[in-house]
Amino acid sequence: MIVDVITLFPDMFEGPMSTSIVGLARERGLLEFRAHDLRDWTHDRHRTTDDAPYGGGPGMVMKPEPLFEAIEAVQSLEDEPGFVVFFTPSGRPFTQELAEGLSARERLVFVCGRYEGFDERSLELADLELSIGDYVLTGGELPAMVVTDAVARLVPGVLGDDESAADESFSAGLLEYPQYTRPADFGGREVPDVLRSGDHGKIAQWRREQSIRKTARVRPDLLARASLTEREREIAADEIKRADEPEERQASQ
Ligand code: JB8
Repeated sequence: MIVDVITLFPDMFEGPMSTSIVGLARERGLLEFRAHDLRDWTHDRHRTTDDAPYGGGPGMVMKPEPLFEAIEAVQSLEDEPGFVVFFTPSGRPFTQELAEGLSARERLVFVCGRYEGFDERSLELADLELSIGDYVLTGGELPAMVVTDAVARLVPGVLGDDESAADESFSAGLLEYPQYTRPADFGGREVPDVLRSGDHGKIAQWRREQSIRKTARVRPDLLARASLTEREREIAADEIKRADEPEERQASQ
């Protein structure tokens, strides 16, 4: 996979895109990642990329001309056209499902804004507008790195067998169960007995129940789309009921 990023701050990408799994994917030739400086496609003395908004109001807007030129130039670097993603707080919410879709593409072109955002006419060039969450950042660079990270790990061969993304779909729609490693007793905080029992059926059942309870507590919105048995629905309902009970009753149970 090839990822090209267009940004005013190409240096921001150096550490994160050269470290750990993403860095290794690049070294192995599974991921080609290039950051391009948008100012390379300005033509005035001050290399201007922003201007005041028509209609007035605070802040500045990304000028369209450098973006149009940059996207055309970056697209021309390969025969394969890149799927163009703009990062903006008003984009579609990024999900694991979108990460899977993007990971199936040969080539992505990410466009990062700064200031108050893009001139609406630049968005014509977008195949997709993405947001990584309901908060406002100072620019699209961190979102572009988040999405590159999420997509790169889904590219075949990037993760080792141990880290494999393959079994993530099994528990899809639920939060992870709690994990433990040695020591078995950490200053009196003990690993649950079931995990040391060697009974793999019991362990799988315990983990599944823990996942359901955790999801019911912190992300009850996810339960609507999770595939649960009738018994598992009762476990989720029990956990939601517990959260509504007074503290003293929870502590005594
Ligand atoms: C200017 O919060 B964000 C985000 C914020 C931005 C730009 C892009 C993305 C551009 N501010 O997702």
